[in-house]
Amino acid sequence: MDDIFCKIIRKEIPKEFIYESENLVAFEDINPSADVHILIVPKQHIESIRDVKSEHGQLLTEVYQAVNKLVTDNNLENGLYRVVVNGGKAQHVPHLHFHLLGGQWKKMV
Ligand code: DGP
Repeated sequence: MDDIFCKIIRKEIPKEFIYESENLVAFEDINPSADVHILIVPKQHIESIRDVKSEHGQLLTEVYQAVNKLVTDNNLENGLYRVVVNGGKAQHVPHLHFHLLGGQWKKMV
């Protein structure tokens, strides 16, 4: 696939990963909408929520475990965070991704 996140995952575009596992990467959003703005992206190309199948259950559990780790690592346990799920042709990047937004919000994602 040719979307920007697939290129980042394949390391065709250099990017420092905050977190990487067999199935996920996480990195800072290029255009932050909050004090903490991290993207958690499955390596598997799933275009959007509409393409999620029951076989992705373990992957989605891993996503939320990674979110939990990043919440702890960024001292967000006080609850000042939100997770926004995006992906799809009508959005900017057609590759399922999870925005972790913490602290003060500057704008909508
Ligand atoms: P959306 O599909 O609306 O969730 O927007 C995509 C998000 O991905 C947006 O917050 C900006 C971010 N983004 C797009 N391209 C890059 C990139 O090359 N590097 C990084 N770090 N973030 C990107």
